[in-house]
Amino acid sequence: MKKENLNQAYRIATEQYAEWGVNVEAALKTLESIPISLHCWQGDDVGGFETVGAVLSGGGIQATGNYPGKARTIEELRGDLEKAFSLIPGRHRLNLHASYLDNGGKYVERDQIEPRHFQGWIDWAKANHLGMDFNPTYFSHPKAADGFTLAHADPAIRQFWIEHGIACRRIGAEIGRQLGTPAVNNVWIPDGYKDIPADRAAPRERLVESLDKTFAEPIDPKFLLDAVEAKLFGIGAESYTAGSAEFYLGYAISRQKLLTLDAGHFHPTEVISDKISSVLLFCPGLLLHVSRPVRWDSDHVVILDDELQAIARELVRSGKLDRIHVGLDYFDASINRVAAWIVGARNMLKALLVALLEPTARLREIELAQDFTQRLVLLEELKSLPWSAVWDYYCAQKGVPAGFDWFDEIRRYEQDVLAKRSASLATVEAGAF
Ligand code: RNT
Ligand code: ZN
Repeated sequence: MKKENLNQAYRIATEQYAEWGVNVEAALKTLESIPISLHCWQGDDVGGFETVGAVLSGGGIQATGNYPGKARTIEELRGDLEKAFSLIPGRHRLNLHASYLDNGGKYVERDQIEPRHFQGWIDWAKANHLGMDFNPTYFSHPKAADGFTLAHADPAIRQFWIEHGIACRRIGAEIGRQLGTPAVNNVWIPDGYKDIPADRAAPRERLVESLDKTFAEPIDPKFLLDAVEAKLFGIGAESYTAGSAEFYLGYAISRQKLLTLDAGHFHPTEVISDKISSVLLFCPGLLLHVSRPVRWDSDHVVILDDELQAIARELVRSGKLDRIHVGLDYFDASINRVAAWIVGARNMLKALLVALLEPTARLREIELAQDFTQRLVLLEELKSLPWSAVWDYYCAQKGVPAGFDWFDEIRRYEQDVLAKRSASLATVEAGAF
């Protein structure tokens, strides 16, 4: 679009929103202040860099698809991330898993990892003006192969994973210290049973104990924030998951940890948008894993659908954005992985923008007056206000292509960079773990 048209469309949109009492400039200021934590694992199908040429077996998580061009090295992943960040307006964050360490080509066991294995990432994040978040990796490892980690019946295996968790908190704190913004360290474990258990209580009792040991060392929240993520089921853990929703809600409230809500971790018709306002009443903070479940926890790329908009509205309406951390969590290996990052992140931002442009106070008044007809009509009317003109303007202001234009850059990147990556160096066969 021509610059003058873009500016004119923005001016008209601003006037239209003003009629509803909405200040567009203020909305853009807030949008600018909300970082999206981009998940490293979309770039290489959750492979990581612990070993060259193979991923440790041991299950827990799985990407499907075999689109060419997957990042095979830390350098390639960083290049892909730089491309993605350059096409997402605003300043954001990188969400890194412990398995993406730089071990210099020599395997380092997970209970032995140290901040120095992540110094390269910290330096890179600093150079790219990114904050960082972190995750212990409790999957794709022989000691996770039984389907249990922190809740394992064997104390030695539990201890191994507790030490991994402790190491990760120290790494997260060092990341937060160096970058000047706390790293959210998110604990998710795959622990569960494929079939009906005889004892549902014992693994949960063990899990509480393991988590308490993991979190025993006090760490300044200026550097690190602990989060725990529940799940309904997983591949191979269809009947029972130790870290269920009730388990972690109770844990997070009683220990004052952040609760992670992953959009794909509940019953298929259950939505996380309705949970946000409750969780914020009782937990010190909230981490979102914005994802798109299709019939199950399929981790499809986030699209601008009703639930994404409902999530964004709840975040904005809460007035507690300072306690909310927005991360993405999906991994589609069947399409261009860099495009997958960009489209999901841009959709998240678009949803937030639409929410920020809502005349919330007016809607609340109407609701309190019990004028439910007007509430419905107005909510529908708002859907066709010209938020896209505001979005285009915001992108231009941030030096990022507005509409479909970013896709040309992706095509070029695919030809110049991704297509030249041979499959032979791939770290993992998609779907093999
Ligand atoms: C798995 C959880 C978890 C992972 C990442 C890779 O079901 O959603 O957040 O996706 O840790
Ligand atoms: Zn998740």
